[in-house]
Amino acid sequence: MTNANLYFLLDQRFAAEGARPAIRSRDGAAMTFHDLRTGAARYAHALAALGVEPGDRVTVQVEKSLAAVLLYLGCLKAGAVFQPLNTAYTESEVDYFVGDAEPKIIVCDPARQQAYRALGDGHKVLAVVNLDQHGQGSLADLASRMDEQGETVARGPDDLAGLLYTSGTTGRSKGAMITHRNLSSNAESLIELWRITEDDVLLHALPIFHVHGLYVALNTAFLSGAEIIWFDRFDAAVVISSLPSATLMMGVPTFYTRLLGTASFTRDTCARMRLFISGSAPLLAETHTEFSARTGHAILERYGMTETGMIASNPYQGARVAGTVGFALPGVDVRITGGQPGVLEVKGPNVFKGYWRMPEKTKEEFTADQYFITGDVGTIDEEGRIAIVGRAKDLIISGGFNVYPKEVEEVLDALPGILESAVIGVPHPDFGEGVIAVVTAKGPLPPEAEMIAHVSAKLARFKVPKRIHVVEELPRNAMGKVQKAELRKRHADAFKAPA
Ligand code: MCA
Ligand code: AMP
Repeated sequence: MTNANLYFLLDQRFAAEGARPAIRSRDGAAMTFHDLRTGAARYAHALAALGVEPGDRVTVQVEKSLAAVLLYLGCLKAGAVFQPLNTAYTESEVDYFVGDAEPKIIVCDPARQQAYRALGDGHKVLAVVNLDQHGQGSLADLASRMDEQGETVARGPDDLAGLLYTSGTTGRSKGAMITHRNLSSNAESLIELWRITEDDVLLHALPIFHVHGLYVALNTAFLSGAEIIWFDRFDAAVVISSLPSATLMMGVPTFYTRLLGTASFTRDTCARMRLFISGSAPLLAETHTEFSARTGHAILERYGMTETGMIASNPYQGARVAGTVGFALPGVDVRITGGQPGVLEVKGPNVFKGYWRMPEKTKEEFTADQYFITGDVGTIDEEGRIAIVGRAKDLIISGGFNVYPKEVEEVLDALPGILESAVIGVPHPDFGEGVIAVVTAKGPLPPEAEMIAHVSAKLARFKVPKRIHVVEELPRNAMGKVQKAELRKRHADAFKAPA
């Protein structure tokens, strides 16, 4: 039986590419494909030395660094389950993830080590080790003392490679169990669809704690032998200065609106570029149009989810239609039952194995014939072209990060003085949707800044309402349910600049 471990595939590519450059970072750090191989082996050995066994979870909340990439690869190679966390998550958010995932070790920033050690003790974590934003730290030290060769742990196609948390509309976050087959099938499809080859140079400015920057970008580049230009975060001016040497870029819509908002972004800077890809949130048709007028490039929009990886993509050749996400990926089946527009359902080798230790929740999110219910509302035309027109789930996507209103409302409702809150997303010029709260009072309310500070202490900054409006009453339907659509209409101009 062949080894279905995704790393087994990657390793063959790394061996074939050898001394070619694999990643170069803006600060001058660089790694060849050979370095990726030896680094992955060192990190895999380091994990084993810390007591991590195949199937064990490894919780990782670190800044973007080349060492963090080696840790990801080392986890795969060791057969462990990589559980990346947004660096914006607060200690109380992380406490929940660690309690739920029960990892053997936590890798965090040195600044958080002490707090997480206490947190880890409460959840029987064996060790808390660290990596800083430069890739230095106790884990890097340990890895540097390890052997640079080693076997890749054998994994079956349905064994877990990752555990990625996504919040639900009700209750706490759920861990999506991502398998080796999910990752390899998706990467192989995307490489073919987007024609990624070893001649490509991928501009990588996304975070690597979510599917987009981690799996879509890294796995396709690694598996095709493309080179990566590495940015620790997205800064439009910095990205533009490297654009002339890149051929390929993946980003959330905010990346593209920020590029368009920068005067030095011109057709000339894109002279070598082959393909711009957008996803994670809807790309406005006007952004698509303005981008092609400025650069001559039609952004290729695609659609995916943490639970499913990539589902659909506009074609490489043929019309990339603004406002649509193109066609289902080969081998992936997308359907709508019960009339258009309707909720999209998806089945294929990309679809996750279920929610971690939540068999009931998992069952609820699948149809009887095993299609995953996305919660996205769309249309599919006769040719199979898909357009997302809305969401059946109460979800806000701000700058590509998901915010579940319920979670924020619970924190606001705990404030003395607040009777009830409704958290909504309204058009935001930079983030696509911006989070605001509309609240009613039952007593004297603290000033807006204090209420915002209260939420910031509990939740990641991107979830925090940027404005809190106090109203007499929330609009309700006949059933007494708060009408969020009506609220979104009323507050649609919250982020509009005054004329
Ligand atoms: C930062 N802030 C935000 C966001 N990002 N607020 C709302 N939404 C955001 N996305 C806040 C900060 O806390 C700060 O607030 C202020 O905005 C400015 O922060 P700054 O650090 O300057 O922002 P930035 O570093 O420029 O970040 C913006 C960003 C970033 C580059 C757009 O959010 C980003 O990298 N987004 C990518 C998300 C992503 O990778 N999504 C993929 C999910 P304060 O001053 O109050 O502290 S995967 C997925 O969805 C599926 C699978 C798919 O299809 O891909
Ligand atoms: P996540 O839970 O972070 O994986 O976010 C997945 C969600 O992002 C999907 O269910 C969609 O609502 C949204 N999404 C991703 N790509 C697109 C896109 N191209 N257009 C509209 N929504 C998208």
